[in-house]
Amino acid sequence: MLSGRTSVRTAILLALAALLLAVAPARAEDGYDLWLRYRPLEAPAQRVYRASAAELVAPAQRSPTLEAARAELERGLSGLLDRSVREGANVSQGGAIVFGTPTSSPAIAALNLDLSTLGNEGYLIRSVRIGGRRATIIAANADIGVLYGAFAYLRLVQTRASVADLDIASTPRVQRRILNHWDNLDGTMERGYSGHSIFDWHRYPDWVDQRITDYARANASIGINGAVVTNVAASAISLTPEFIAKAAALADRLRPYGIRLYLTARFSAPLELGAVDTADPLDPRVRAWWKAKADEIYRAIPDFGGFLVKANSEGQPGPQDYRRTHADGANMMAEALAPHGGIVMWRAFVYQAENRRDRHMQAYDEFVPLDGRFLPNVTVQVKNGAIDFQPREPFHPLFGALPKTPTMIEFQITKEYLGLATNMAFLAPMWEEALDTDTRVADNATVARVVDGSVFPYALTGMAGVANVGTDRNWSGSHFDQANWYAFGRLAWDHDLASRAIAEEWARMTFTNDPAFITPVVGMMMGSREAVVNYMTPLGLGHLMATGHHYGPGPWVSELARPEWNPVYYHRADRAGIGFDRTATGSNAVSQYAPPVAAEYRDIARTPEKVLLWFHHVPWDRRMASGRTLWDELVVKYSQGVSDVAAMRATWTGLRGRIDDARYEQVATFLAIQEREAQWWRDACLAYFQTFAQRPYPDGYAPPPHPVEYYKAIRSRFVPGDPGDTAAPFRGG
Ligand code: BDP
Repeated sequence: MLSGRTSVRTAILLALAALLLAVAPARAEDGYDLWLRYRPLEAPAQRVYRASAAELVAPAQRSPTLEAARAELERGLSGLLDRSVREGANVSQGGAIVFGTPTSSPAIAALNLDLSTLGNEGYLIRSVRIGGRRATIIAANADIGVLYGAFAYLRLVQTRASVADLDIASTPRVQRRILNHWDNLDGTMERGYSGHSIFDWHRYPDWVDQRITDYARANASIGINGAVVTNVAASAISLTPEFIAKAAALADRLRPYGIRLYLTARFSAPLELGAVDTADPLDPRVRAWWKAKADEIYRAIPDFGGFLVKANSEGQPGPQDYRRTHADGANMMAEALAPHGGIVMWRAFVYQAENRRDRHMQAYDEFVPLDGRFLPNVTVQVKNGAIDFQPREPFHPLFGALPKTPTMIEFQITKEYLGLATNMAFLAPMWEEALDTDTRVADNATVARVVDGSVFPYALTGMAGVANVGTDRNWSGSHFDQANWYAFGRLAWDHDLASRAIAEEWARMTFTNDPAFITPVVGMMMGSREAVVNYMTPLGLGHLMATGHHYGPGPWVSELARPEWNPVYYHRADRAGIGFDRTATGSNAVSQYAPPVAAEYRDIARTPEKVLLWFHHVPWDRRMASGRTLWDELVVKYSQGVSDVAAMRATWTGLRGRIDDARYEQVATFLAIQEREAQWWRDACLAYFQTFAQRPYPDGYAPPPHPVEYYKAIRSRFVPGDPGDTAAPFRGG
């Protein structure tokens, strides 16, 4: 028994300890660690995972990439297992993680593994026995595969998957998995909603921030292997010796993580930098300039990836300024890069004001005649839809139409048209929808299989995502927008992954493995993009956003200089109905699709309702599948979008206390913003469309509280990512 005094002292100490525990904040969760948080596993799981990862057996030979793998495994396992992990040269006792390539690790070499199907980037994770002891091997042909395998192993632990009997072989489905940063050299971002650019050109090459290493780790963890670090609306300055030296310092930092640096190339650079009096791609002096420039870049960055080019699009210079074709322009650069192994990603995002053809058709018009005319190290980079990253678009008709030209797909991770960072929209279902669509140009010719080279034998394959990464502490402007960065990488690695599985993986790593949290949150994420479609652009509407910044509704906008910058160009609402007739009685854009697809989109009865108004001008009273008229259906859809967000909010409110307060609170606040904005979208669009439809609201659906003039008068200023607020040249619709 304790003496009276001792027990008092003990009681005081215990009380103090309890107090300390109560006030000691849980480790701050500000989102910086992304999905690589490595917080300790719950006690029962500790035992299981500790037993299989007691020791790390590192390769005998070291390299920066293997060192990154070792450091990540150590960081991850010691965090998750809540203790330091022994490092040894041999498998001694307990379970060991043995990682490396046959060349770098004698232990891996001794196993005589068949790694022949893994290529340069794939990995193998397998449970084995070495000298009678349990071990898990992470093996690959090249160091980068080992790093990818290390992240994959950590993901298993982070998501509490079994690590008992592993046999996983994984290789990426496309070669180039690239983030496109629309970042300007002055630190601003075109369409960025997460602060400023993470690339700090002013301090390069001398100082490269730790954030760049963490950025590289995050990318490597999802298999991204390239970054275009400058805006597609390019500045020639990035090609000056001064900036090449800066880019080289950045490339050095990315290299251990398998990330190649790419730059955007301004077509008029030779002219602007004062070297030649033209940028004509067929002029020998211009060609010599690009060759010398490529040589100069490769002297500084030996693994430089190549150029991404936006030419003759939205005011950017290009070969057509000299009456040359996109192929002439792309090939000139490709020729300069080819000796060094570099590539050109030539964007197909082209449309012209002078061209009266439906904007939907212009890229196809330009590029199909050039098929077969590009050099082998050129790929044409095509947005998922034919217009511009709308909440829902049918797939771009160029997919499947370029049998001889490698065709990359470009997605937009940053949410320019989906409510910026304060609206929740998990985009993987949208990308999956595009990737899984059958182009019908051959058997089983989904967009994904076109892109990965299964339909036509493309020697060059890739996926690009317009990044949503910035200097915000949480990187992406909101906690849930991190999921879009994550999902892009995972889908680029394997387009067969289901978006629901990706959501679940991400949520487990980012928040908690608590099923009472995961199930509702994954449900919420999976429905979130459809909610945005409903409150912004239901039934195949598109491009109704306000001018310039694209924040909030602007369906009435009609006065911009170029017709196709105006929302009225897209919805074409009038007294008779609404929608863009892209059949033979209209622009006939449907004819650009393969015959079976064209037949479906041409026929109003066969066109899926979710893209109905994209292809047809539909009378207000037409009966929809629900039995309602089109007008009533429109009201119902817009209202549905608002109630979907209300339901998301309610779900989230029910999760209070299941995760840290800081992240909980921000998400709760953003959902409140989203609900308000959803209501704004619904009311503004319906008030406006009602001026044409002139029909009553269906029973139970309230009319907007204000007349359309009220919504038209709303001006949103200094919205982030508005090129109109910066020096960037594009000031269009
Ligand atoms: C549009 C953006 C514009 C981009 C353009 C592009 O509004 O800022 O420069 O895409 O992809 O959606 O080039």
